[in-house]
Amino acid sequence: MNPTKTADNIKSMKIRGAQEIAIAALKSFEEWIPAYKGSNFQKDLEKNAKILKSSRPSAVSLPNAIDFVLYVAKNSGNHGEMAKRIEKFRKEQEEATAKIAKIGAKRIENNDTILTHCNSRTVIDILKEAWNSGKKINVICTETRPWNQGLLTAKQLASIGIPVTLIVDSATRFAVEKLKVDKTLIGADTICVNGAVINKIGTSQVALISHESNVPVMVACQTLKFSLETITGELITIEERPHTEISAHPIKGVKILNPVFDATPPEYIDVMITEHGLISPHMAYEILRDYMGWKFADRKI
Ligand code: RUB
Repeated sequence: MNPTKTADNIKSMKIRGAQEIAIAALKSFEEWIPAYKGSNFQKDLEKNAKILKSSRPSAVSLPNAIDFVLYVAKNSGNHGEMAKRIEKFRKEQEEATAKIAKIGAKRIENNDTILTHCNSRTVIDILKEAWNSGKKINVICTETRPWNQGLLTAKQLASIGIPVTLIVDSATRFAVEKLKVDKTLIGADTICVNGAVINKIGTSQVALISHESNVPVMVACQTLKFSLETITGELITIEERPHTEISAHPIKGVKILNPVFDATPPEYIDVMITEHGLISPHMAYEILRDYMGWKFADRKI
C-alpha cells in the first residue's frame, strides 16, 4: 500500500495502535521506494514523509520510523539498498514486540488478575505468552471510551480462552479494589525523556488508581516509542478527534472536547518492559542515548 493510502488508513483508524502504524508506514516506503518512477525522488519522499507524519500526532513511533526512512535515504547508495535497510529495520520492530512478550510474560504470575486499558498489541502479546506458557490469568479490560478499543482487547483475549471481564472506564477503582487486581499492564504511544507515558486517554487515571492501591503498573513499550525531541523541550501533541466520536449529534449550547491521549507521570509507573529488558521510567534518557544512535547522529544534539 502506498504512503498516501497508508496515511488515510491511519487517519481513519483502519490501522491503529502505535506500533502497527509505524510498521505500516515502514512497509509503505519499502514498496514505494523501489517502484519509484518520478523525476524528483527527494521531493516526493519528503512529501510522503510529511503526509504520514501528520496522520496521527501523539504516537512518536510513527515519526521515529519515518525519520529512519529519511536517514536511510540520505545514507544509502540506491533505492534497492534503501528498501532492504527499511525492511531490516521493520523486521527488528516486529522482533522487538516478540522479545517484549517473552520478557513481560515472566512478570506475570500464576493466578494473577491483570488490569489493562485500550488495545495494545504489545500488551496482548505478553498476556498470550503468559497464558500459552500455562499461567492461569484473569484480565480486566476497561471499555476505553469513546472509541471502545477495550472491546477489541476483550474479544482478542477471549478468543484464545483467557477469562476476561469488561468494565466501563469509571469502574476502574471499583475493579482494582473488589476484583483484587494484582498488576496493571498498559501500552504506550510515546515515552518522554522524563519517563512520562503518553497513552490512550484515561491511562493516567488507571495508573493513579493502581498506584494508590499498591498495584504495580507496568508499561510495555518498544524503543521506537521513546521521543528524542523531548530532550530539547518539545511537547507531545495530544490528538483531538471529532466530537462525533462522543456524541453523534451536536447538543445545543454544549462544547464537546475529545482528547484521545493523556500523560501518566513516571511516579505512577513501576517498570517499563522494553526489548532491551526492564527499566525504570527514569532511565528513558539512557534508552534514547544507547539505542537511538542514528537519530542522535542525524540531529547533532
Ligand atoms: C492505542 C493505544 C495503545 C498504544 C500501544 O490508541 O493507546 O495503548 O498505541 O499499542 P489508538 P501497541 O487506538 O488511538 O491508536 O502496543 O499496539 O503499540
